[in-house]
Amino acid sequence: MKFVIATHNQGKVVEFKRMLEPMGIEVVTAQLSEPEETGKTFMENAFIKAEAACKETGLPAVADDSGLCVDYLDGAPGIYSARFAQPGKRRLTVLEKLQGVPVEQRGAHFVSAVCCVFPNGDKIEAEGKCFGTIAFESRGENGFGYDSIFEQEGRTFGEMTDEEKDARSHRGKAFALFEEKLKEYLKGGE
Ligand code: ITT
Repeated sequence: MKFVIATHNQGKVVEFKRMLEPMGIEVVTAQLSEPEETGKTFMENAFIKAEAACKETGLPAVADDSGLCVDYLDGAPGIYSARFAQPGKRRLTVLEKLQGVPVEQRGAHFVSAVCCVFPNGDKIEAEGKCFGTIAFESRGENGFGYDSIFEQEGRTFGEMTDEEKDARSHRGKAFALFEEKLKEYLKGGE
């Protein structure tokens, strides 16, 4: 089974491969256009990206739309996580907006909405969330995006190994559910 991964984010490419290859899926990348993410939800945007990639390549396509929702910021940046501030300034912007905010009010969660679109129009959707807090400063070099400011039990995702992050992350949970749904889907087609 060959799937194209519909993302332009290198951090996601690494994680998609880590999660899809053990399912026996051959993962390919392609030069894809970047459709406008006009959806109002994570899943709508994941579908837009997966559908566009499936049409462009003729292969089943998997996309994820994800983001960080900060309680103190009423759920922002949420679906706007990639467009929330200038590249390179996003983590700092979150930290600045939470300056002086005590730990009890620093709750946050990540969401990952995974959508796979098949050439016949079928789709599989799976969503995962993980809860934690926004750290007081950026810590750790692993991962990407907001990993170094998202903390669980005293450590940021940036300070965790790949295995530790995947075991608890929004994307790890979404892909675990995706795997179950894919197995069901493939059984149905036998
Ligand atoms: P694609 O749409 O091409 O996949 P993108 O980076 O634009 O890439 P999104 O629109 O889904 O992806 O934006 C999600 C943003 O949320 C992403 O840029 C990261 O900054 C952040 N994010 C998502 N998952 C994350 C994770 O596991 N760790 C840290 N930050 C994450």
